[in-house]
Amino acid sequence: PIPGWTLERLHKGYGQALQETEVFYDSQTDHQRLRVFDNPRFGRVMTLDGVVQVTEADNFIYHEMLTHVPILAHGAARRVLIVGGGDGGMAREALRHASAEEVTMVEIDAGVVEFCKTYLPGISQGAFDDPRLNLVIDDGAAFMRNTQKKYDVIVIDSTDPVGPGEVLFTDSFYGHAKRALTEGGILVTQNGVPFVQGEELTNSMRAFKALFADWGCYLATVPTYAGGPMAFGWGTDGPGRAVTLAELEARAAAAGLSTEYYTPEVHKAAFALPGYVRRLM
Ligand code: AG3
Repeated sequence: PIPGWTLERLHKGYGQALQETEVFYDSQTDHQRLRVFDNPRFGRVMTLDGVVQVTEADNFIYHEMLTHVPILAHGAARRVLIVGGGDGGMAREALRHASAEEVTMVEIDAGVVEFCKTYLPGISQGAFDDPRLNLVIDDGAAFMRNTQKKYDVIVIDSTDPVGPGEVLFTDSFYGHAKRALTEGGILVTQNGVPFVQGEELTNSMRAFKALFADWGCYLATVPTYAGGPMAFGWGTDGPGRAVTLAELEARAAAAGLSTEYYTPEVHKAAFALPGYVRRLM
């Protein structure tokens, strides 16, 4: 151990070290160990069970890519469901779309929401106070199994498939998510970093293939999700993938979206997959 640094060891033989200049919080919630600290490069950082979930500096990449890609591909998403996402970053980005009349967020851990509101307000940026946000503290798997409502876009903003997040990677969960989609609805998921978590992508894609006419993944590199680009699962029976660059540009302009990472070009390019990723699918 290096004094003043924390080591994330999520993968076999490979980890990530982050300097901690100040630790604000370190405690057990009802579900997991939550730690919040400052890092000179990434600003405020939140880890769950020792794995980085969100940082002030690079969360825009992850949150923009898991919201704007499906919402703009859909073109008329009125109801958005987020599973997980307790820090509020995903809700923040979904709520940028005036077309989104209702954003439901189902988070299992009330502690994450509370501590993020206090120590990481820069992530949610007021999303929790937006009247269009419907925050539900519940087990995402149970919610998905029981929901009678349908959604145009469903975003799974989970932890890795170890601990409380594990059920969010099962075939039955994906099946329930599909049932909760409207016609033409789109499911997107946090699917890990394929270079170091290939099995995770393989397993999810096997399930997606059985469920969706159009299934696959798209990529973006998030520095603190170490090991290369992260994969986002994509499943739909609708025409969302075929949206043209021109159409995306028109939709993004109409939505008045101002983004730091997402552009229609990045959107289209993100679906280009290198060979090693394709072979995992
Ligand atoms: N949820 C995704 C965390 C993934 C971390 N995994 C990893 N490094 N492979 C983040 C929640 C942000 N709202």
